[in-house]
Amino acid sequence: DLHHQHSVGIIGAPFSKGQQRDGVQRGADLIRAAGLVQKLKGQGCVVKDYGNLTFEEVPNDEPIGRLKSPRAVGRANELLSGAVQKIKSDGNTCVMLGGDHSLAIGSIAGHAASRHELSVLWVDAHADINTPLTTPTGNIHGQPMSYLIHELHSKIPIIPNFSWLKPCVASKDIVYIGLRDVDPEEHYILKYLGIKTFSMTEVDRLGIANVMEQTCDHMFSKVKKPIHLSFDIDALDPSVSPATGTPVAGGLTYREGIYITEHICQTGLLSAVDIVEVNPKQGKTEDEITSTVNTAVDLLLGCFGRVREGSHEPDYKIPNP
Ligand code: HAR
Ligand code: MN
Ligand code: MN
Ligand code: MN
Repeated sequence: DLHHQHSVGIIGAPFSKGQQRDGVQRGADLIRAAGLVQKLKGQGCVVKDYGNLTFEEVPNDEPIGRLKSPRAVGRANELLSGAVQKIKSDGNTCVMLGGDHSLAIGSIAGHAASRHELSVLWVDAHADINTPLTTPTGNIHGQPMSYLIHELHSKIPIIPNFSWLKPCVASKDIVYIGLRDVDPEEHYILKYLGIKTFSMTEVDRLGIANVMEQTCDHMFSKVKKPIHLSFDIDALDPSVSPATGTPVAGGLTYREGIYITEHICQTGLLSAVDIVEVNPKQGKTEDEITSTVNTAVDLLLGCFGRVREGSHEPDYKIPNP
């Protein structure tokens, strides 16, 4: 809430090689340009912007089987993982601005290295749990979860520039919200591992308040682990956030998205957030880009204390005339 001061560390990851559409590498700077830092400070946060990572060109990055740009994705995530560890050791809640969703590999691995055990809340139209052998597209942004889950370790081949990565999340500590475009192989994996999922059907049936109650019940069933919120902007309906690479009809409303962030903030356990897949080149008009970027900012403000009922300083007094 507003009266507990959030320390926020922001890292930008202008990386796009987990998928094939140009533009998503500009998401971080657009979210900053929309006033993220000033707005967070305006609601009482202490903010440190760690700037953008620099990703060097990786030569001879030929596909391996179906996997596209494996060496670049491995290298980028190794760098990101180190940056997230540093931001966490400085005592911040880490905000990772993407970039595409392959960056969750480094963000979650770096977070886990500093905090041992995490809960992961994955808000997305997609499950992003294909393995390198099940992927229909070869795009690593459709696979990050499979690299991170202990129970899938034996299903992941050795990939160059990924040797730094050790699986760090247990299936039981994962919750998905917003699913509506899941490949058959991914559906099998989700069922096989018994992962808790709230597809759009469950959001429709239960309502977002009930979904968040059950999400927290699941995540806090034993000990209260720090939460990693990985928010793909395509979880929201394309009418709200059209400027994204793989929009899917029938998504979360703006209000449902904000409700998720408000509820997670209230737990007091939010330890890292990713906002990914904002792609200005996928917006057809300036308004489509603005609405997508502003929504990303509003989700982050919700993560760090903004509440729609309004708020005030604890010692506020009505001025006397
Ligand atoms: N499931 C498909 C694949 O593996 C599509 C993934 C699509 N994109 C995302 N991920 N934006 O959330 O390639
Ligand atoms: Mn995703
Ligand atoms: Mn997605
Ligand atoms: Mn709760």
